[in-house]
Amino acid sequence: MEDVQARVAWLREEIRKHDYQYYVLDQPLISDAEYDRLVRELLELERQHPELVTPDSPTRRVGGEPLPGFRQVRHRVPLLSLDNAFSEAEIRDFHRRVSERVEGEVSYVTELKMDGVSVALVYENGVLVSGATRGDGAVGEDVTANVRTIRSLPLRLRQELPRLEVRGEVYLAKEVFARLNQEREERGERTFANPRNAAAGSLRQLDPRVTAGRSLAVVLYDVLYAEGVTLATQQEVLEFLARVGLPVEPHYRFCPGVEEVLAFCREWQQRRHELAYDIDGVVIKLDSLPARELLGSTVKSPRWAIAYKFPAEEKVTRLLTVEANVGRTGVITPTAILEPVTLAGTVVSRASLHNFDLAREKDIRVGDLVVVHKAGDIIPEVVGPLTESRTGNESELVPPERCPVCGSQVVRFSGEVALRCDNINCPARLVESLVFFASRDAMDIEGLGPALAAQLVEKGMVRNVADLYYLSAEQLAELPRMGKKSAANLVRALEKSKARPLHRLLHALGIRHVGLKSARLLAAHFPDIDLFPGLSREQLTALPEVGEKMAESVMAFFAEPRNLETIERLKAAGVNTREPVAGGVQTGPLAGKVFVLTGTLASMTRAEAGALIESLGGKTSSSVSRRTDYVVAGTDPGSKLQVARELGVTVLGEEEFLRLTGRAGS
Ligand code: 9MJ
Repeated sequence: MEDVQARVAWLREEIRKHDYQYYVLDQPLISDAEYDRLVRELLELERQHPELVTPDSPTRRVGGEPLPGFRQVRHRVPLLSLDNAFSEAEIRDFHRRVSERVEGEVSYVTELKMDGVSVALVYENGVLVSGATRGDGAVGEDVTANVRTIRSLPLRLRQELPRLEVRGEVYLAKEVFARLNQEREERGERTFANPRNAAAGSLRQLDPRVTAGRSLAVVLYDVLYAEGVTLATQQEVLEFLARVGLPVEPHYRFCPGVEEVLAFCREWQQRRHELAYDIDGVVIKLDSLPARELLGSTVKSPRWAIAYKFPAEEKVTRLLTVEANVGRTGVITPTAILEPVTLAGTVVSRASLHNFDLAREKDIRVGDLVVVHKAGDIIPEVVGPLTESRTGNESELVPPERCPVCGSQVVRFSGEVALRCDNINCPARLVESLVFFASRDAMDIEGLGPALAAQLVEKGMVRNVADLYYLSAEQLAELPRMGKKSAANLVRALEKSKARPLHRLLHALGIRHVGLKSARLLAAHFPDIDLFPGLSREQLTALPEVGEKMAESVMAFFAEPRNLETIERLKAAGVNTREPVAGGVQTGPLAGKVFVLTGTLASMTRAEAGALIESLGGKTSSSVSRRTDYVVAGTDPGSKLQVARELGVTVLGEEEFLRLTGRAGS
């Protein structure tokens, strides 16, 4: 036991060290795989010895259940906001005001101004205990569970101090912001206007699991309260923060006078686009902390600091035309084609208009002179038209009625801003649909991944998911990097997939809002695909768990003639389109039994064993708990077997499992 304790402590230290190297210093010392091994070992030990789990363990970043709301917290030290300066003259004014009150030479520290959300963090005895938003400066919201998910933020400091309160900025890197927005656009959701809004939205999620998926980052720049530490200058503050393991924005500079401050501002106004994150200015702070005391604050902001805001980068150019583009999920977005213009470091000739509603709201017309900027310093956007310079030759935007790629009727789901092409065979959507169709929870076609799907579409060999079942081994063998053997394997995998139950097929077709669970439910009530085209809204919404959205989407899917054609071709190829009723979900011999599989079975893959269990009414789970009925252990079982024994769960060998499922001897 002592050995385990020591190992756990060692693993935590190692992981903390590598987190710091990777997230804070950006200098990893080990490979991702080696790091993963450390984390997995720690997770395993903590699972076997729950009594050793501590809240500051690096495995405890994401907590459990969503919160009902945020608790309010009063900041011990108010978080003041800064006055702004918009020109060099205003910076000089600030310097003059400071110099009048402070004796001798006045020196500053300049910091890049992160465009994020201000937070206050509290560490007690070196352990992160609280994180709160700035709020109105006096009272903020408790977002501890969410700040814990920020990977660059240590849950334990490198130095144990009785109490430390720090202030910083939570932000999203430009690339993360762009990806997040792209995903939202593809799902037909509203996009965030800039990384700051995205960071604020992510930090204020009631479910920390959502926050964890947003890849937030943080830098600290102020010590609000520190027991047992004396700091005399801002430089010392930043050095101290870095020393205890907290991330600090590295480009800050000591400036002996106002001229150096101005040079720093000019330099970063030019260089801001080199950074991986958005900055909107420079914060200028008096270096001496005793001198700050002397200056004090007004009710609103300190007299010892000012935020220099960069001028917004906007350009005027002409909107030449608007293209409708079809994304991976069928969302159709308008893209402005612009007369090329240099903006924030790059030449811009296209800009997103996000959706047709928004473009219309802004009254953007083809031929307009428009103002463009970059959201989050990265995504070109049309801000709006210069209506006063219109000639009368401009034309209003017309949302397409048909998909520009395949000509299908465009649909719009209620509650969504996006227009969509709902034809699963639209070439723009086809590659992704194929990969999804073949994925494990869907038709589970081994060997059909993105690279192959792209080739099949490019070569015109597959125009819809049904075409997959008409491919011959000879045809496939002619593809680059595809030998005879893999071609034969793929054909075999396709053949095997034909027998999947209806719910897998429904899921595989990628009907919006119909996940695996809903597909099961639908198939249990309507066990033949031929029943679907005739279903009414009432019939669908009569089922528990089927809401308006899902009903609408199912009806739209089965109303599209191209989808019906695909289904006919699937049937003709011999693909099963029924749900097995005998031995169905509620009535099978394994009804209600929960299975966990571990190790390798000789007679079938784990996926096949899972399918077998499900076909007999049982359920599978990936982890062993007291609710598990059986653990099926093959050769080389993992730690699940041990857990099962500890919990007294029945363990079945392969033979026993086959007997239970009626497969023994087969
Ligand atoms: C940002 N946003 O990067 C301050 N800030 O200091 C930096 N904000 C600040 N400092 C005192 N680097 C109040 C706000």
